[in-house]
Amino acid sequence: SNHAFAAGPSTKERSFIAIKPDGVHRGMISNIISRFEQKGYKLVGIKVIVPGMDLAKAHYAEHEGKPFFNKLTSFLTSGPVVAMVWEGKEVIKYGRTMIGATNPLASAPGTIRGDFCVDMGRNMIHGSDGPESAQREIALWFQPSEIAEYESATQSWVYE
Ligand code: IDP
Repeated sequence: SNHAFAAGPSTKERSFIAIKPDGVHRGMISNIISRFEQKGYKLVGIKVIVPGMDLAKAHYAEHEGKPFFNKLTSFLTSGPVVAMVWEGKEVIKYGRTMIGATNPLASAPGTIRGDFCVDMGRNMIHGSDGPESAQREIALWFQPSEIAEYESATQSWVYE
């Protein structure tokens, strides 16, 4: 478990995961949370928020100037969004695997987008695409005091 020699992926890795307004309106909050929880990941931050335009634009800053940018940011600000921070081994990369491809029609069945979504602009969920964006997005959406630091009682049953 926490031996100095057992270097490798950190069980403390964090990803920013957000259920977008379509997911909230379609009643998918519990389904999506269940998937991450059942995998063995740990929820350390969660809130329901209707983001303002500044937050939406900052969140999707990498897409500024693209043809879908205005639609995308307007949709996000229509809210509500369930903003979350999930923690666990390779949660960034595996979270993306659970979410599926950006285009839901290219997402495998079994993924969130593959199971529930059709259109790209209604793909229900966001997940950080790398360590830098995870760090940036968590800082953008959460105060440090809104993140809970705790050891899960199931830690040793999820990790060897
Ligand atoms: P991701 O959410 O899978 O990481 P990104 O490329 O970061 O995908 O795009 C952010 C969001 O913008 C997507 O989830 C999708 O809702 C929307 N989007 C991306 N590309 C297009 C497009 O070509 N047309 C319409 N919407 C798009």
